[in-house]
Amino acid sequence: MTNLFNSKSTQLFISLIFITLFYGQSQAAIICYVSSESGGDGSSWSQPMSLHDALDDSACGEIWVKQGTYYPSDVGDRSVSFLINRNVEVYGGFEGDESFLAERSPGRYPSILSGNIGSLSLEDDNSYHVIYVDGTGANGPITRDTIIDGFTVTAGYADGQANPRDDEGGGLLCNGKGAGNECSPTISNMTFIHNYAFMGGAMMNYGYGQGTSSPLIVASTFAFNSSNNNGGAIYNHAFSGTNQTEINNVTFYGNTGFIGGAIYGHGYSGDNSPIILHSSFIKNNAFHTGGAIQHFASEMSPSEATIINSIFWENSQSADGAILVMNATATINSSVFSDSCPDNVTCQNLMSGDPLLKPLMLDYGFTPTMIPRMSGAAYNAADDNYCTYLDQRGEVRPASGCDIGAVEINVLDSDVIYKHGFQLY
Ligand SMILES: [Ca+2]
Ligand SMILES: [Ca+2]
Repeated sequence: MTNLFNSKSTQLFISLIFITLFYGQSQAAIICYVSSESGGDGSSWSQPMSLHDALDDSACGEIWVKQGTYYPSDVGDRSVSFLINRNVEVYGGFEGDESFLAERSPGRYPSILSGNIGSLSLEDDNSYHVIYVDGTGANGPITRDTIIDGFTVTAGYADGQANPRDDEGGGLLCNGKGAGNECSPTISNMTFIHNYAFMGGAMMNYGYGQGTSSPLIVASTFAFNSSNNNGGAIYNHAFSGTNQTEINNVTFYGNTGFIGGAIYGHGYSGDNSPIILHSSFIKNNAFHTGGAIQHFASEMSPSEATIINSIFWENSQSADGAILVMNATATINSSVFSDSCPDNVTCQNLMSGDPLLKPLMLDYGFTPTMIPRMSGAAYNAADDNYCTYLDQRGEVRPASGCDIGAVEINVLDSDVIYKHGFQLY
């Protein structure tokens, strides 16, 4: 137990370094510029190329995408996605005249990747997957060097029957299937909203069959995604494979599934060991079990979920409350969790008080968040050994006295609800 926890601590530490790096200026790479008025060579904002062309062009080390709405297919082909099959950095949220990455503002200038092709009023003719990240091809594994950052992903509708995985990952399908293959990108500053799939409404992380899929998901929001089966927002799939997805400073709000309202993890004969840090699970609902999270493996697998400094509030209370762990283990440490400690879970320092969250809204930062109040249970209550450097909004957390959940309360965050932002949802 001690060794395992130390290794998790090391992973967390590595992630923190990584976050620090990519919030800074990125390394020199050939930047390709994209806008919906494409037709240029992508060499500048005045010569923008299309997003498909930029993703296809291996010379594009970084892709900067101007505000606007981008559809995977212009001709209603549901099987076409924005395909990422090499290590590349893709950034959205530009007004369209920036010279530096730090100048962009995805909250103000959203770059929207929408699967709502075909009829605007129909969803069952939408793209199966808005984004398809393929780590099984000739360009080799997709590692965390691949960065997808600053987009809103919406209206994916994965209900296909003809091909495998046409019904998985409506917003993003991450394919690391098979020995030697991997799909483990960095997903940061992203908003996944109103995506649907039979499994993994917003995202399927597929490490099936000796493959690996262990994305780093940071500073992002998953809201109102849904699944008719497992994983309203995210399905971490490690059947005979590996899935060590890291989720930190992420808000899950109003996602619904049959099993696992926000996240379903499947580690049967494999290793499904997610690390969930400084995240907020609010009003997610499962119709069967696991209102926020269902974590499932087999007795012979090492699957362990680690949850630290996180908020669970008003998730579905049907059957098994917020978290159900079956044939696997989990640790919940220093979190707002109003249920009693679930079976197969080691609980430490749980708080049952109300975090007194404000509505989901775009305040400071790139993605919608729910800010706790100083008078609530989350304030200054986190385990200081695991304070991340930044919160979901990019605000610096203190080294001690950090707050539970995705948002560090700023001294400027008064209890006036709409002082800085506006309510979106
Ligand atoms: Ca449509
Ligand atoms: Ca604090």
